[in-house]
Amino acid sequence: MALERTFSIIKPDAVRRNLIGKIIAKFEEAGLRPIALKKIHMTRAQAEGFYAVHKERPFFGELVEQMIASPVVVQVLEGEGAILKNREVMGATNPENAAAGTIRKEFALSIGENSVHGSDAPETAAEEIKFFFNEDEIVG
Ligand code: DAT
Ligand code: MG
Repeated sequence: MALERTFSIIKPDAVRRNLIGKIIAKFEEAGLRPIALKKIHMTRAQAEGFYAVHKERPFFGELVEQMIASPVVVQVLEGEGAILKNREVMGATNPENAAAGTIRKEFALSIGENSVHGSDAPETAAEEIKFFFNEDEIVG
């Protein structure tokens, strides 16, 4: 397996409930090291641009409102097979379908307020990292 980088967001619902530390602990326990990390309050333009792939979906408006409601933590995670590993640690999009021990099973409130975002493929990981981080903010 190759050393990879992936992009992660700890979403507003989780930050509001003081779950930053517990969620990062799950990543670190799985061998995913935060190599860049910052707390931001996303603008509407950022949220719409970041989730542009979903703009025709019926939940797009609600998704954007949730993402800009309060601050988030954006991270670059590095590790062996990090992209797939992160998706495993996150669990299924709908927390009702998420496996025991996953972040979404333990912390998500609903399919929309599901506590974390994670890149789904190498191409999206590279794009999403660039969307939020400059190269000099990433400390491997
Ligand atoms: P994931 O975040 O697991 O990659 P996705 O890319 O399909 O899931 O969707 C992005 C986000 O949009 C998801 O985390 C929460 C929201 N979402 C997806 N499907 C939804 C639905 N049916 N109703 C409400 N929100 C939804
Ligand atoms: Mg997705």
